[in-house]
Amino acid sequence: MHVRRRQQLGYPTSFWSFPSFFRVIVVVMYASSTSALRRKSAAFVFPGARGYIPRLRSHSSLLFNERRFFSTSVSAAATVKDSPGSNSKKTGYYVTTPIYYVNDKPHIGHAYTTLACDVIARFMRLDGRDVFFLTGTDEHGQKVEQSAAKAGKSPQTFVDEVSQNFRSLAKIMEFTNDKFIRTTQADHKAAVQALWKQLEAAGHIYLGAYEGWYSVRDEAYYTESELVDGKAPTGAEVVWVVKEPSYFFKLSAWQEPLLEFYAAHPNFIAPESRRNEVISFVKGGLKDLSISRTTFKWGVPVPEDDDHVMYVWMDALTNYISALGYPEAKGSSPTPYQRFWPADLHVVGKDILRFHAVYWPAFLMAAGLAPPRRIFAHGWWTKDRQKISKSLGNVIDPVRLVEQFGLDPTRYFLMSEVPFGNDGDFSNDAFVRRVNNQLANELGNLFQRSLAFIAKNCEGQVPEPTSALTEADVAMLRSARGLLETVRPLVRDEQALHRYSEALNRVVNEGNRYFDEQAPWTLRKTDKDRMATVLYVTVEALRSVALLYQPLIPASASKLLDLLAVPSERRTFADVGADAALTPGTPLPKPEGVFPRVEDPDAPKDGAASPAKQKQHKKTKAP
Ligand code: ME8
Repeated sequence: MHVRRRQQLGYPTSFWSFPSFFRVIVVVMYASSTSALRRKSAAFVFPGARGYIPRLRSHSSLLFNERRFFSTSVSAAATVKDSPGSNSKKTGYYVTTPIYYVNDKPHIGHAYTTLACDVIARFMRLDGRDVFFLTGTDEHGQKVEQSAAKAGKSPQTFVDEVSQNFRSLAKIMEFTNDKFIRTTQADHKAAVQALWKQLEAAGHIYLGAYEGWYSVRDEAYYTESELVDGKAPTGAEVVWVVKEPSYFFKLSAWQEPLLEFYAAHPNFIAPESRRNEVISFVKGGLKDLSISRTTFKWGVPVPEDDDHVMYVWMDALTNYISALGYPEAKGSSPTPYQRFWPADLHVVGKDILRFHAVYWPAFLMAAGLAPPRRIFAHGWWTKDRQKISKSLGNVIDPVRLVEQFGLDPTRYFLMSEVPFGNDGDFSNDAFVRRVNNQLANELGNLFQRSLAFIAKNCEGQVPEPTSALTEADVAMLRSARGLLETVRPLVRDEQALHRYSEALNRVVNEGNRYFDEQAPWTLRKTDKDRMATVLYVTVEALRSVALLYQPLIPASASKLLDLLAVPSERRTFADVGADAALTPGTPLPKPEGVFPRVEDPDAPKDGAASPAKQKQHKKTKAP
């Protein structure tokens, strides 16, 4: 085949078919390079290099052992936290979920936040970052103490049991958290006390007395003027705390520094509307914060004064650094704290933004520690347009959802149904419609029909593209291979997870249109070379798409990549482009469906078609 066409397609072009002086340039540059950057410059000097350098490596592994080479530079680079937005080096990336109260078992809201972080963590790992992904449980405070009493159990027995539900959920949903922290762990408690001492030594804590409103459900203090009809603005009950001794954090001193910090870091709080809410809250004035209580016991004792336990939010927020080993500089250097702090991203629900965007950076700045880089507050799920609550009996159990619909459909629905940051409504009908339309009718269908056609007509091997590429072929490949550049800023910089999934869908839909228009079933009779090229372009485009679907639907994407015979070491985002293109002649496994259609378990069983069923995608002339 013509050398240029091979390069266009991105699959290996015989090294020896290039003029000798090019071969010398490439070999010298590659052998002498010490970083991925040099490798890029080789590709720049010699446009075909991107296509064949990796193959060259496999032929001459003694000369170019890229794996060893990169792993050396990676571990050195991993010690450096780069500037936000940079993707030039493999560097640390730290993403966290809130730690959840163990007053009850997890529901869809908890699963949602952790899922979003899991998608981001998987994405960043595949994009070459050294990720630390943290989740866990918040086990102290009055709310948990009261729930334990209600259950007739000691707080410790109770939290051990309920926390296990959250750990099981992480397994069931295949979350890839690197650590699960519990605030009842001894090292966490020691870290909270260390932070307290640091704040005290710097003069930010004083002893006084608190009296005022408190909501146990929210674990939050409210002023009289904040109450709405005698309740917290969240609708939670409040109780009057009779004057009791309390330590205070001088939050009032942090109003100006916080406003300056927000102004200097416009991306610190997202989405924008939430950022504005926080800024106006801080502009409204900050009062000193009560950070200890004496009327209950289930908490971390205040150092040197164990009549007091610490305010649960001070205890809980510290998890983000205690999980990294703060304050100890133990272990090998650099410590996890040095490698991963400041956090790149705290994902929280909008209900707890104030604690993260006001109290947390104030505590950290007061202790002389760096604030996190970004806090993203997502919206609230409702069920059939109603608030999800136990009393309404409409709590959605994520484990049941996975049992009913399967894990990847659940992951996919939650991540693509609602713009990340907005409120969203859960209904079985919306679930079934979205999953069947996009996963079964578009993605699954394109895989199934192209691979079934190849199995029948190309001896079950990756076809050899033997005809010249048309504009349509080039456009298709460009869309698929350009996807990473489109979605990286959406995930890494904006956390626009719904737009990430939309971008993948757009290319899949384009693939279905391309396949319909090129009609390989007609070409089979008229032009077999062209047929092979169309099939090659289709599956090669699907390869890039499947690689990028991995964070969203990991098990299904892995099956899709198996169906394309993509080797396991060729499944990172570095492989999205032409470098790792499918090799013609590679035997393919027998095609099989990956996305069974899901059914609404509540739909009438009398055979009446649900709206989702009526909306089945009409595929023209599929073979
Ligand atoms: O607040 N929709 O824990 P928590 C979307 N322990 N997300 C929801 C949701 C819903 N209906 N319901 C809950 C706490 N969430 C503290 C956090 S962090 C240092 C301490 C999610 O168990 C959402 O992320 O009440 C929300 O912020 C979190 O669960 C609250 O969990």
